[in-house]
Amino acid sequence: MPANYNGTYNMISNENFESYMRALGIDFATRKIANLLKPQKVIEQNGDFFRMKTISSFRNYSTEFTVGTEYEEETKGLDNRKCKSMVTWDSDKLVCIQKGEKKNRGWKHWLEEDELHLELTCEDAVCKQVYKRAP
Ligand code: 1AG
Repeated sequence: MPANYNGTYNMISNENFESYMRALGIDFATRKIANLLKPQKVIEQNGDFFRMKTISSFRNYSTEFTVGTEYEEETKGLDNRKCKSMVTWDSDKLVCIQKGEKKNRGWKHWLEEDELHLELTCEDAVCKQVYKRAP
């Protein structure tokens, strides 16, 4: 049985998001706005199938995947690139590798009690975000 990520989570911390966005080539003005956001993650999971929504007052981002199956990801509204993305289980962690123009791009999600953790990587930049399960 895979871990259960179903739920709604609110951001409580966000470290190094600015450098992650810089690595993705996001322009200055967009970075300034994006850095102030406290997004919400809405995760719908059915076994190995995931729908993940990141919701904010500025932009939303939505992606769907099946663990173990490579898919075409278009990071619409973010850096607008195409990646060949693949998510796998590392015990209860979700590990995504986003192959494309940017080296060393990907993310990891894991749960710690009522917190959802996310590490976003691009090139040398690592952003660490924590979300807390919505009451
Ligand atoms: C992700 O998480 C990232 C989801 O795949 C979005 C989070 C951060 C934004 C990423 C790059 C910055 C690019 C542009 C900044 C502009 C707007 C920021 C909007 C932020 C809210 C959408 C992994 C997984 C789901 O949770 O894919």
